[in-house]
Amino acid sequence: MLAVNGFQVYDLGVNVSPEAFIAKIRETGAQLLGMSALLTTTMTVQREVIRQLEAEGMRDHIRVMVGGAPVTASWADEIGADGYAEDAVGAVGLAQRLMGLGG
Ligand code: B12
Repeated sequence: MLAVNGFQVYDLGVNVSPEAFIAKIRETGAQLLGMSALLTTTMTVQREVIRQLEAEGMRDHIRVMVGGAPVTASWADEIGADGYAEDAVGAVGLAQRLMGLGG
């Protein structure tokens, strides 16, 4: 959905470590990070990735959006993400807003 709406998407697959997210952002210069979690036990890693972005001094240069079955808008707020959407259509609108593209 993001790709057909003009975003260049790098899909890192599943079981992605915080270090792998950081390395890919450095490699590509990505402006937007999307993280999905299927389980409450893995959604905590979203918080850890945001912490590591802060520790690396990268947080001001990238917008972060989160989603997935157990993820909520309040979780996104709690961990300091920039946004949450509940489905793929919402994710595109959110991505456009975060990038200042309207939509
Ligand atoms: C299919 C499924 C499985 C399959 C997964 C197959 C696979 N290879 O992917 C199998 C059978 C393997 C499985 C196993 C398990 N599952 Co399961 N599973 C599901 C189920 C029915 C559907 C998940 C799915 O793929 N949905 C379709 C996708 C497209 O939806 P989605 O991920 O939610 O994504 C949408 C939105 O969330 C959003 N979105 C997603 N990511 C992002 C990211 C961003 C940035 C944004 C903006 C939006 C966004 O957009 C998407 C499109 O609308 C859900 C229940 C449900 N209805 O969600 C349970 C569910 C996720 N499973 C659950 C559980 C507990 C398990 C197991 C732990 C069970 C067990 N005891 O073994 C294991 C864990 C396996 C593992 N290691 O991950 C629980 C999780 C509960 C929790 N709070 O953590 C759920 C919610 C079921 C339940 N109600 O209990 N599962």
